[in-house]
Order: sequence, then structure tokens, then C-alpha cells
Amino acid sequence: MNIAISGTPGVGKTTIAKLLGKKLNLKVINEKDFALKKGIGSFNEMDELEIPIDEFEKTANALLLKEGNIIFEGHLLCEMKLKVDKFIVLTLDPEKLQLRLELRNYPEEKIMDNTFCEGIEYCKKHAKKNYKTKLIVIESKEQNELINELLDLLN
Ligand code: DAT
Repeated sequence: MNIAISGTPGVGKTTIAKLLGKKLNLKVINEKDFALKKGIGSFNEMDELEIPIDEFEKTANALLLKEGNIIFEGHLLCEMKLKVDKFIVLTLDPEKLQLRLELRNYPEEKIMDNTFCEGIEYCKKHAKKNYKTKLIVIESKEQNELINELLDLLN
């Protein structure tokens, strides 16, 4: 089984992907790590990696088809069409997201951008278009509860 997890930065993708990977015995791949490893994208003047969607999609799909049993996780995945069986969008109340990002010492501008994106359901809207019936939208909650809900939904 191949799964992808997306959502606004800070909603808990990395955390939940690792837990789900252990439960389902799937390899977990982070979007940015994968792009860096494959030499996809370049750093802008703010030292952020800009990842071209088409190139990422093509390279990731080749791996999904060749190896399988993978969980991809990252905020850009909702903007592409990955060859996965299920696509999970993790959501979080924007006010809670703001608090989480403040605790992580995110720059103020990034906090505003991310809470805005969560508020307008940017990732969910793109994922609906790209993944249709494969889409699972789930709100972040206590980790064990979240994993159990997800396992039920994936079965
Ligand atoms: P993302 O990969 O979406 O950027 P993350 O997994 O790095 O998010 O988590 C962001 C922060 O939130 C981090 O400090 C851990 C915390 N966190 C993750 N999942 C959580 C949950 N279910 N409940 C409370 N905090 C959580």
C-alpha cells in the first residue's frame, strides 16, 4: 500500500507519518528530504528550498511504482497527483496551529501565511481535486486517538 499525508506546515504530518509507518510497516519519506536527495529544486534568497511540482511528482511516482509500501509526507503533495492508494489531509483549527507554530519559534510572517492557508483550506481543496475518492480528511487530535481513527479509515 502507498499512502501520502499532506496539510499545512505544523499540523503534525511528520509525527503522524512516522507513527503510521511503524504500525503499517511502511517506509516514510519526507518531501524535502526526498527532493534534496534527488537534486530536485533550488534554494531561494531566503534559503528556502523551492520544489518544482512536476519534477517531484514524476520522480516520486517512479519510486512509488517501483518499490511501493511507502508513506510520503509533505505540504506540497496536495498540489500533485501521486500514485497512492489513500491520500490523507491532516487539518487543525487555525488558532491551535498558530499556537503550535509560535511554540516552534516560527517567524511571524510564516505563522500568518500558514494559519491563513489552513483557514482557507488550501490543501484540502487541492487534494479534493487531485485525489477525489482516495481522499481522507482528518482533524488533528491526541496522537493515539488520531492513529486509531486513521487505521480504521484505512481498513
Ligand atoms: P508538520 O510535519 O505538519 O510540519 P510536525 O509533525 O513537525 O508537523 O508537528 C508540528 C508540532 O506539533 C511538533 O512540535 C509536534 C506537535 N504535534 C504533532 N502532532 C501533534 C498532535 N497530534 N498533538 C499535539 N501536538 C502535535
